[in-house]
Amino acid sequence: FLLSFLPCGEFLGLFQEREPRPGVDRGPDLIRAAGLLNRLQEQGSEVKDYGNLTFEDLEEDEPVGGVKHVRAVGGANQRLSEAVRAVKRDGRVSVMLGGDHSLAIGSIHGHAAAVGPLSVVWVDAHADVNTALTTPTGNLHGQPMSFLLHELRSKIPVLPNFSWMTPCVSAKDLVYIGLRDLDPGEHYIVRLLGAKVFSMTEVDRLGIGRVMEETCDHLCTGKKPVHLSYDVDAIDPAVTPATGTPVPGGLTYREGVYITEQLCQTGVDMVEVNPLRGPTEHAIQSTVNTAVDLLLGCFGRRREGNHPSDFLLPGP
Ligand code: 4U7
Ligand code: MN
Ligand code: MN
Ligand code: MN
Repeated sequence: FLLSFLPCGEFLGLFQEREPRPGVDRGPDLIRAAGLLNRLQEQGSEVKDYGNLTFEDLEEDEPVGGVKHVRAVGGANQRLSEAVRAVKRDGRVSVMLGGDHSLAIGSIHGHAAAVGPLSVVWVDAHADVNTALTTPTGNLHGQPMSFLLHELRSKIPVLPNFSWMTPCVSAKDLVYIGLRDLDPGEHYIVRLLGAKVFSMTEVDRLGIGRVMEETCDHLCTGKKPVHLSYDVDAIDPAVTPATGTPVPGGLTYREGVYITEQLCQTGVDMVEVNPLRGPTEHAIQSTVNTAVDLLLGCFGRRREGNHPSDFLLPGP
């Protein structure tokens, strides 16, 4: 299904500074430097860059029950949620560039606060649905979906700087694509709640065409606006190596782009681009260029080519 073509795409960049692996805050500026804004404009989107959100450094942010950077991430997401709401008030589609995937909390919360219940397509090697009590690492970028799901509400402990946050997504409106590295607790949760899962096994079995057909069928029944949360580690590390948690056996570049071609004009997160994790300059460029191509696909770029609706064929 295609959402109605809005004349305006939109672009919201931001920093995330407190990741266990530094460098992921540099993703947005690299994606800009690769020409994202110009290229979106060239393909007909009216783009406004809302700039980077900068988050203050917290002196005291001791782990809470093993979960790291709770106050910083909670506060940052509250600001992000408000920023996304402002973007929606301007009548725009919101694009959030990460940063790490914990920022999906504020991005999806703000989107839902503006337009009501959402469906979410989560493209990732990981399910990011650990709760603060199941997390094996204490990293919040492995937990965002657990905060967002209504069904997990009673399983989430009270955390400092998270009291603003209430769940806004139902498991029946969640589709995962590209999964291949789930912790046992996550696998249990995903099965218990009955979220739709197209792991790499289903991508292999059905092909990406069928996967997207079934994704659209599944979401069309709910008729809710779509939010696409795209972790670049969904794509194979041969293509997007500059990311914090690469997992072999991922989506091809073509499968990754195909997903965006089928889901255009939705709210988008593009996260986990981390130049400091790229072994070479080429690895970083490949990751950044792929993120740009995915975003162009989200806003109408087709591999067969495009032309403006008012194109005039010149005569001699
Ligand atoms: B990403 C992990 F334990 N599941 O919770 C965790 F394997 O946003 C990884 O998808 C999370 O990149 C990966 O820390 C988070 C781990
Ligand atoms: Mn993720
Ligand atoms: Mn991931
Ligand atoms: Mn990661």
